[in-house]
Amino acid sequence: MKKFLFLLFACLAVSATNGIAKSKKDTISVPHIQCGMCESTIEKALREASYIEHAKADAEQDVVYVTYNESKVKRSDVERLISRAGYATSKFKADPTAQNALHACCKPGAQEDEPVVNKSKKSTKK
Ligand SMILES: [Cu+2]
Repeated sequence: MKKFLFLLFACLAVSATNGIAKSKKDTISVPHIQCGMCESTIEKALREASYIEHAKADAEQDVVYVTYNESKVKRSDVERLISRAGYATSKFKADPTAQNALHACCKPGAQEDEPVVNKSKKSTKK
């Protein structure tokens, strides 16, 4: 019985320690997500990192929804991963080598309905 209590206590202690790892949900704007391949390229690059808990790219919204361990990394580290995968964020340019290696349809401007520059940030007021 004592052993059982000890194990129970040990389990509680471990889960309390894990609780310190803060999960941060964030939405990162990535203007050049053009198709499902772009989505999976970005998601794969992010999921390879141990501190990324969840990654979902959305080509419709041009954003990446990400959950990461805030005690290990900052948002800019996550953006750097996206840049290394060949996609620009608001903070980082796309890594040119990675961008070149993307499938032709995934390169910026490859799809006509997609603006090369994200114009949504520019003011539309008169
Ligand atoms: Cu693509």
